Amino acid sequence: MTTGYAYHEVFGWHDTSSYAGLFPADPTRGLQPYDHFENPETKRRLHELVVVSGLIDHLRAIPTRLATDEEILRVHTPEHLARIVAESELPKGGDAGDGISPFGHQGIVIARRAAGTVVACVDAVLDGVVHNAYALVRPPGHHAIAGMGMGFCTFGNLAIAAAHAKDIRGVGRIAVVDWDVHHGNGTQSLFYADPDVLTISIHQDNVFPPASGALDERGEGPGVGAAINIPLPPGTGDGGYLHAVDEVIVPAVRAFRPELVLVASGFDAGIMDPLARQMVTSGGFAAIAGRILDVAAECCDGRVAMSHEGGYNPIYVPFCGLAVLEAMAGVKVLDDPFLPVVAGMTGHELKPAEADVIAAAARLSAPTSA
Ligand code: 3YP
Ligand code: ZN
Repeated sequence: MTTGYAYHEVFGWHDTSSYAGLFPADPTRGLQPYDHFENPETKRRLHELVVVSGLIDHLRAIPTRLATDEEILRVHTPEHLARIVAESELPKGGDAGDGISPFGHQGIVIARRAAGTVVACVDAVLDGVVHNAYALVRPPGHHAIAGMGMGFCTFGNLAIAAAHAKDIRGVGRIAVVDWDVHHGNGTQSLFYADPDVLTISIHQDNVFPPASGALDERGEGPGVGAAINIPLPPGTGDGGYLHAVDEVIVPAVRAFRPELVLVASGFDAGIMDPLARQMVTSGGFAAIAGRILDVAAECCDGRVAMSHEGGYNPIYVPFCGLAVLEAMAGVKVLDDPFLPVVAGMTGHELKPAEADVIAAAARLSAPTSA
């Protein structure tokens, strides 16, 4: 098994500036300057763990690259791209759209590299250079919609790669699995009417965006049934997540018979994450990834490309990311020192409220017998 891995130091230079987490610092509101939640630490430390653990020796480096205007415009409006270009010229940069998604001066070259790197990973998988690939990029992408960025995202990195796979590489059916704890609203919206791109988002119910990602969001027009949402209650752990993967995600992917599987890989469903209230461990993430790699092996020779999204605990995200990369590469290089502490906690068992949502999602997404 050859696993591709793409990282570039400039991803650590994506500058979300001095912030009080979600807001510009503001002494009149009691907001002391600190970091933006989406700062370089989690991703840079994941990369450093990949190197220090020795896992890097089992991975094949995929060169990063910039996305072209043409690639970005497959999913975004010319107005959105023009605004990112224009605000990149400002001495302090700008914001991708919603006021919580800042970028620095000339930040567009980093956002272009994030999107282009996911495209490069998809190409490497489709060309058979690697079996599967992981793009460790910033800024993230799964919230960005056609006309604006939002939720820390500038461009829809994975959506751009999916559009490339369809339009340039002639891939017929693509399944996108989004395990970031927030709803993958951007990717979903960009393919909402497309029956050939199945988007599945498993997330904590009603966290971000507000009122987005309910069970009844199932696609529109010819795309009805090609969007699946699994909005889990807060407090869901490894057991609930794996039940959802086994009862909803794997059967839906299997029935769809994708030629390529893409994953929006956030680690903010992690048990120590500050922005959500789920309790997935590194072992849980490895098991989820393993199930998805297995169904991709059944459907499409294991062709999987993953793009990094959220995850905000700088100490724990690296162990979750490493566990997923180990699952992809089929090697084990390091034990998560935290796993014995967090895996034994109450809450990993499947709870009734979780089972109810999962049963409803399974019912709504069940392949018709036609
Ligand atoms: C955006 C504002 C509050 C939560 C935040 C979510 C960003 C993220 O990790 N999306 O996947
Ligand atoms: Zn997230």
